[in-house]
Order: sequence, then structure tokens, then C-alpha cells
Amino acid sequence: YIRVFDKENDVGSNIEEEVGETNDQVFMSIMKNEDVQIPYALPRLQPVAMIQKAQSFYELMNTRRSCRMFSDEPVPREVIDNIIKAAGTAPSGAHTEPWTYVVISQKDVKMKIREIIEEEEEINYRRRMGEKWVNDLKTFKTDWIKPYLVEAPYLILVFKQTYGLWPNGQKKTHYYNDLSVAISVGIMVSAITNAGLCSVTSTPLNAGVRLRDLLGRPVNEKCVILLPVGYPAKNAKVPNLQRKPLKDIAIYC
Ligand code: IYR
Repeated sequence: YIRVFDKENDVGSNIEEEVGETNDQVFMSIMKNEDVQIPYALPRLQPVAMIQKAQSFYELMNTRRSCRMFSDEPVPREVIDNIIKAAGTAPSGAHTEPWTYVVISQKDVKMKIREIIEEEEEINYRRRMGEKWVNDLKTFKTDWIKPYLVEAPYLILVFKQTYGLWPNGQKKTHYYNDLSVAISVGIMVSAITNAGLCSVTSTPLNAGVRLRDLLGRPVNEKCVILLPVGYPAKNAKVPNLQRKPLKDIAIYC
């Protein structure tokens, strides 16, 4: 490694090719102590407490519903900070943390986002999605008119970083960025539920580039999902759905 640092030295650049890393990358990983292992332990729960906690977490998560009718009641900013911090604990390919969460609370920005999404969604529902898809969504009473984009106190737009950039401008591979962001959003949805708030995982098809431009995000970022966050409206309604029972989703071999 020492020789790799020697930028004047030809031998250094040979090593660089062999290991497939640049001097800067190797230097960074050493500076960040990436090869150092630290002890890991968790507080141990007794079986009774463990059983109880697992059940109450399930019961909490079972209160989650995709909600499209929001109250405009404010939510403390600190709650959003912690929801995002929780999402940021997700595992990611080679610990690349390939996510950017853009939080919108300003009314005029929410209105612009609503305008872009409704414009694209109208085309989606009328043309791009096709008759079968639109028919499959009847139960969910969803269409291109989305007042929640302005009513909810916060919109969280989730961007996946398809690649990153090293400080020297070189591209950094973001392994499994799709899956990593999906796991992170899963944790985010749990954190929202845990805070007693609701959301809907909305997927504004074809609006990604316009949203990215509006928010000034770079080209390595793709908007994958939008989560309005807040309290359900007083008159909120959701479809009467049932979840599959354990026996239909788990096989114990
Ligand atoms: N992305 C659209 C349409 C939509 C698609 C599915 I599949 C849903 O489960 C719900 C909605 C929208 O957000 O309205």
C-alpha cells in the first residue's frame, strides 16, 4: 500500500492496475479505517420479552395502510429527521449508502411537484398504463388527481444514486443500488408508522426527470418513490383489504 501512495513512482501505478483501485481510493479506505474490525454485541432479551416485542412490533406494523387522504396538521421537523436517520441505517451494497432523501415542506414547491406529477399521471392513467392496469387499481380509488401532494405537511422524495463520485471525480460503483434503496424505504415506512404517522408509497411514473430538475439533483440520481408524510385526514378512508395469513407467506422447511 505504501508504494501505491508514491505517485512519482512507476511501480505505484502498476499496483494500481493490479488491485483495480486508484491511489486516492486506497488512501481513502485507509484514512477511514475500513479494514479495522470493531466488537459487536447486542443487549440480550429474555425469551418472554423477545416474544412480546416481536408481537407488538408486528401489531404496530399491521396498523400501516397506504393512505391518500392527509391532514395538513404540522409534524415536528425532528420526527422527519429521525425517520430519515432510521432509513439511513439500511444495509447497502458495499456500504455505499446510495440514497438521497429530499424533504419538501414549502407549499409552493409542493404545488409545483403536484403539477408535474398530475400532468404525467394523467397521461399514465389515460394512455401509458393501459386498460387492464387501470382496472386492477379500481379498489384503491387512485387516479391522477393527487391533493395529498399539497395537503401532507411533508413530501419525502427518494432518489437512488445509480453511481457515486469519488472526491477526484471518478465514478464509484453503487452495487445493488435498487435493492439497497428498496430496503431503506422499507425501514422508512416502518419508522413513519412507528411515529404514528401515515404515508403512501407513490411511484410517479415518467415524472422522475422533471422532479430531479425541479429539485436540482444531479444526473446520477433517479427519483424512485415519493412518500407524503403526515396524519391521516379526519375523513380518511382506505380499502377494506385483508393480508395473507402466515401459512400463505411462510414455509418452514
Ligand atoms: N403510480 C400510480 C399508479 C399506481 C400503480 C399501482 I401498481 C398502485 O398500487 C397504485 C397506484 C399512482 O401513484 O397513482
